[in-house]
Amino acid sequence: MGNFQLFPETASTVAGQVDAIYFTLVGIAAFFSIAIAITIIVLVIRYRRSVERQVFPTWEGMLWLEVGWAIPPLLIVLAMFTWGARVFMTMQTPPPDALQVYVVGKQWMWKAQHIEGRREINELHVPVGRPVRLTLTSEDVIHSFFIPAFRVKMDAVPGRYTSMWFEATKPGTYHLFCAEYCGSEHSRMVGRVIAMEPAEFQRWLSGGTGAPVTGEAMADAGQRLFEQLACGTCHQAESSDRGPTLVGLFQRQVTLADGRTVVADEEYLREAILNPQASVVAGYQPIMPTFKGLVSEESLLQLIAYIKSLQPSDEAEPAPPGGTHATGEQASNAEPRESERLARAAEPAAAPAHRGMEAP
Ligand code: HEC
Ligand SMILES: [Cu+2]
Repeated sequence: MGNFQLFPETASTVAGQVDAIYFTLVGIAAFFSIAIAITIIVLVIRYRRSVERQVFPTWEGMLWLEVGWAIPPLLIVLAMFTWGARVFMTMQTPPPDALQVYVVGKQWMWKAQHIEGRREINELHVPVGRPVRLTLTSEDVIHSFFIPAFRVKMDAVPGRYTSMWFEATKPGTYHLFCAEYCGSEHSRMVGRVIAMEPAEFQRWLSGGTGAPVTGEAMADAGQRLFEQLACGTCHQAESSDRGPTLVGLFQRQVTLADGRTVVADEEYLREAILNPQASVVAGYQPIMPTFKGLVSEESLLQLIAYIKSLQPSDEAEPAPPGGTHATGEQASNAEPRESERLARAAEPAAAPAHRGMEAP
C-alpha cells in the first residue's frame, strides 16, 4: 500500500476533461441522493402515524412543485449529455497529424509496431505533446487497450480495426491494461506506456538509445511480403486484365461489382486481402485467392502499410486510368508519410520521397 493511489495520474490532454465530467456527475448524483434521503427522513418523522392524525388531509395538486421537479432535472440531464457528447467526439476524432502506431492484442500480450519498424511487446513508447493514433486489432478474442493515466480505452476486436488517440502531456511510465476479460491469463496482460520527450522518442525510434533496431520499416516489410506472396503476378504498376493496380488506391473511392462504392481505407484493404470475394472490384474477375490463414495480423498491417505507401509519383505517371477508381478526395485524405515527417525532424538526411511499386 506504499504507493497506493486513489486516482490515476492525469497525463493526457483529455484526462482533465474526463475527470471534470466524472466529478460533476458524481457531485450531482451525491447532491440529489442526499437531498432525497434527508427529505424522506424528515417526512417520515413529520407525518408519522399518530392519534392526532388518523385521517388524510385533503390533497390538492401543486403545479409549481410538479414543474419544479420535471424541468430542472431535464435541463441538467441535457447539459450533461451535451458536455459528455462533446468530449466523446473529441476523443473519437484523431487530429490529422497524429503519429500512427499499430497494436495487435493476443492472448496474452500487446504487440505494437511503429511505422519506422520498431516493434515492442507489452510496452508502448510515445512522444509527449504530439497526438498518437493507435489502430487496434486482435488475433484471437476481444481485448481492450486501457491506459488509465490517459483516460482512454478501446476494444481490440478480431477481424476488424478500431482506433483511438491520445496526446500525452507528461513524460513518465504509465500502466497499460487489458480491460476485457480474455481468458485465464487476462490479469497478466499488462504493460507500460512510456511517454518521452520528442527528441528522446526520436532517438528511441531510430534505435539510438543502445537497443538494436528491431525490424525494418513496416512498408518495407510489407513490400517483402508482397513479393513472397506473389501479389505482383496480378498487381503491377498499371492495371491489367489480371488485376487492378494498387498504386494510389488508399483513401480512394472504389466501385465494386455489386454496385457499391466504398472508400479504400485500412478496413477495406484488410477485407480485400482476406476475403476478396466479398468485395470484387468492378470490371475484374474474382480470381484473387484468399490469403486468410496465410498472413498474421501483424503481416497484414505491414502489407497495408506498403499499399498505403504506393502513391503515384507526381512527375511520371498521373493517377492510373480512372476505369475502376473514381478519383475523389484521395489526396486530401491521404495520411502524411510518417517516415518522411519523422526523418525530417530527426536528422537532415531525408527519407526517399516515393516508393515505387516493383513489378517482379
Ligand atoms: C491471381 C491474381 C491475384 C493475386 C495473386 C492477388 N490479387 Fe489482389 N486482386 C486481384 C483481382 C483480380 C482483384 C480485383 C477483383 C477483386 O476485388 O477481387 C484484386 C483486388 C485486390 C485489392 C482491392 C483493389 C482495389 O482496387 O480495390 C487489393 C487491396 C488486393 N487485391 C491486394 C492483394 C494483395 C496484398 C495480394 C497478395 C497478398 C494480392 N492482392 C494477390 C487479383 C490478385
Ligand atoms: Cu486481453
